[in-house]
Amino acid sequence: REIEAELRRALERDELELYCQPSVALAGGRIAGFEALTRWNHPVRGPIPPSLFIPIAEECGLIHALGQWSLEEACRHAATWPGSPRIAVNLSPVQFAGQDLVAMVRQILTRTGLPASRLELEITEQMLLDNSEHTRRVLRDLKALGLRIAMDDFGTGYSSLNYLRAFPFDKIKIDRSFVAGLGEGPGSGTRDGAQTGAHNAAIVRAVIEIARSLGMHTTAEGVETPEQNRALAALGCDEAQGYFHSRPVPVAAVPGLIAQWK
Ligand code: G
Ligand code: G
Ligand code: MN
Ligand code: NA
Repeated sequence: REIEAELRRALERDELELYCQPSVALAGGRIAGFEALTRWNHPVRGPIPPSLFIPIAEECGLIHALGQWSLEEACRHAATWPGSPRIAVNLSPVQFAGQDLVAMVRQILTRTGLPASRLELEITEQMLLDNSEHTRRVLRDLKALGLRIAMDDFGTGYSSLNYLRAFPFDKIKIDRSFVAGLGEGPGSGTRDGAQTGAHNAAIVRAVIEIARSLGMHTTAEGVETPEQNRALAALGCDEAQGYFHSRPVPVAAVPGLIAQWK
């Protein structure tokens, strides 16, 4: 396919760009880390969203090269950041099928000099769908390098609780669909909105409680309003990520963002 050939060329010509979005500690308001997000700005078609090109890369196997590129780029930059924030990088389930994911991560840490303790890898629930011994062994070997593993988009999969039992994640990222409407009182917004908000608050409270019992940290995604941020802090969520704090910024803008952070 044409788009596949173009993605291959984009990788070769270094046309992909890394963006980073801060994750903010709800106690204290400091930047705890950043999530790396790959962007493709096509010279003719304009911006192509990851929701389009990641599945294509997964189908044609380019995800291995793309994943290596984004991990190395993220670690290389993060190694230079003041204040030593963490960097979180998304992993595709397809990358687990390759033999040498652990070796690749180890080599990139060595090459870039980033301490493993500052790296977090995000995997989605579908990742563990097979719940195979292979997947769990790779996750264990990755953790043994000294990095952290986060479960992304928590709550949207078919078997979320099953996954928590299958592997000791360091962090749960609560999907943004559960953050919607948080902090909307009965008097504010629409009646439906307030109802969704009340239900979501009950779910988020329970997820945070489960995470705490299992010794896992929590990050809420898609935080867009001060009300949501306040409600999450009150519920004891550890970190918040979303437009309320900052949109994703080009990786070169991160040191400036850190310097001007209140
Ligand atoms: O900003 P946003 O639209 O960038 O990201 C959409 C989705 O694309 C997210 O679910 C994110 O996990 C995924 N994504 C972004 N960058 C990467 C990447 O480098 N590798 C993988 N596997 N997924 C990514
Ligand atoms: O890896 P993940 O699926 O969580 O990717 C994060 C996605 O969420 C990226 O596409 C990012 O641009 C997007 N995003 C980040 N903050 C917000 C937000 O506050 N609201 C919404 N709707 N999307 C966000
Ligand atoms: Mn993510
Ligand atoms: Na997510």
